[in-house]
Amino acid sequence: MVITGDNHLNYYSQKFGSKLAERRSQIGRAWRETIDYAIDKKADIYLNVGDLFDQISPRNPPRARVIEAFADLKEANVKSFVIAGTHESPATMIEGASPHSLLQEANLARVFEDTRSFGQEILKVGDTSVSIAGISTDRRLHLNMDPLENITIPAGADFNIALLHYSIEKIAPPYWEEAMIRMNSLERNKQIDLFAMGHIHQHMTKKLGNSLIVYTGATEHFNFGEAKNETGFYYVIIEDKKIKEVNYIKTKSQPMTQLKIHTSTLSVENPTKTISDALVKASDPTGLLQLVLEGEIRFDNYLKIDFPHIFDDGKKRNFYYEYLDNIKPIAEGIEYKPSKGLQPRNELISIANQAIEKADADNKKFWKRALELAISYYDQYGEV
Ligand SMILES: [Mn+2]
Repeated sequence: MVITGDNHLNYYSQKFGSKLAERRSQIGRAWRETIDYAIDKKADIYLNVGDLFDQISPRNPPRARVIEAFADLKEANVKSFVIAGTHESPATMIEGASPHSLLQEANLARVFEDTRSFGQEILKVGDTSVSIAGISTDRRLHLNMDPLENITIPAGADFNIALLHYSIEKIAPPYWEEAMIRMNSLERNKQIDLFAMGHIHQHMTKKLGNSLIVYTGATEHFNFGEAKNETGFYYVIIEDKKIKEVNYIKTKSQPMTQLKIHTSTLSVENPTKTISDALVKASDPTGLLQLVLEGEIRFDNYLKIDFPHIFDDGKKRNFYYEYLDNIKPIAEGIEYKPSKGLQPRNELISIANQAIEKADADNKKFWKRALELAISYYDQYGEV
C-alpha cells in the first residue's frame, strides 16, 4: 500500500503573486507521484491521511486533477481511503462538507468524514483480511483534549490500520497548543497494527509495542522552516499478516534553501560582497531562497550593506526570493530600537489581553478562550 498525506493542493500564499500558479503546479506534480507509484507497483491500497487540499474550498482545477487521479487508481484496481485533515475539515456546519466528499459521492474512494467516531471498512486482499478505520480531524477540539479519549478503534481483521491526522504526545509534538493524542490512548489500542498518521510534515516511523506508527510527512515543502525535511511518502508491504517492508519514497520537490548569514562573518570593508557571494552560491533559478541576516553589527557598517543590490540579485537568481532582517545594529551612545514592522500576531495578543484585563471575573475565561482560538487559527492560516 501507498500511504501519503499533507499534499496541500491548491496551496495559498499571497507572497507568490503571479508565480502562485507555477508553485501550485509543482506541488501538484509532487503529489501525483504518489498516484503513479501506486499504479506502477500495482498496490492494493492507497491511503491519504489528510491535508490532501490546503483549503476547504479549493478551486475547480485541483478538484478535477484529484477526481482524475482517484479514477486512475480505481481503474488500476487500487482501493483508496481518505480522511480530512486540519486544512480541509469543516469547523462549523456553515462551512459544509470537506472538499473530498465528492470522491465518496463519485464512488472513487472511501472518505471517512466523521470527526467524532471512526468509520471502518474490512476488505480481503488475497487471503488476508485488512481493516481500515479512519476519523477526520475535529477542529473543535480544545487544547489538551485527546481525540482518542474513551475511543476503541474498530479492528477485527488479520491486519488492522487506523488513519488519523493529529499530533502525538512525545512522539510527534504539536506545532501549536492544540489537541493531541496521549500515549496511553495508543497503548490502549493495541489491536491496531499500523497507525497511518498525517499532520507533522517531517516523515518518521516509530515502533510502539507491536504497533507501528508512520508519519508520512509532506510531499513538498510549504515553508522555509521545512527546507531541510525530505519530501515523499511511504510504500508498505504486508505479508503473512505482518509488516514486511516499510519504504520511504522521495518525491521531487522544488529546491528550497534557507541561507543564514551571521554578521560576525561579514567583511568589514565590503559586507555586501560576503553576502552576495554566499547568495550566488545558494541560488537556483528553479528554487526558493530565503536569506536571513542575523547578529549585531555597528551602525556605520550596517549602512555599508547595499540592500537594493542584494534584493535585485536574489530576485534574478531564484524562482522565489525573500529576505528576513534579524540584524541588530549598534551605535555608541545611541540605543537602537529595531522597528518591528507590522506584527499582526502580537497585535492580536495585545488586543486580546486588553479585553481580558477589562472583562469582569465571569467573562475573563471567555476572552481567554477567544484568544486561544484566534491564535491557533492565525497560526494555521494566517501566515505561510
Ligand atoms: Mn499539513
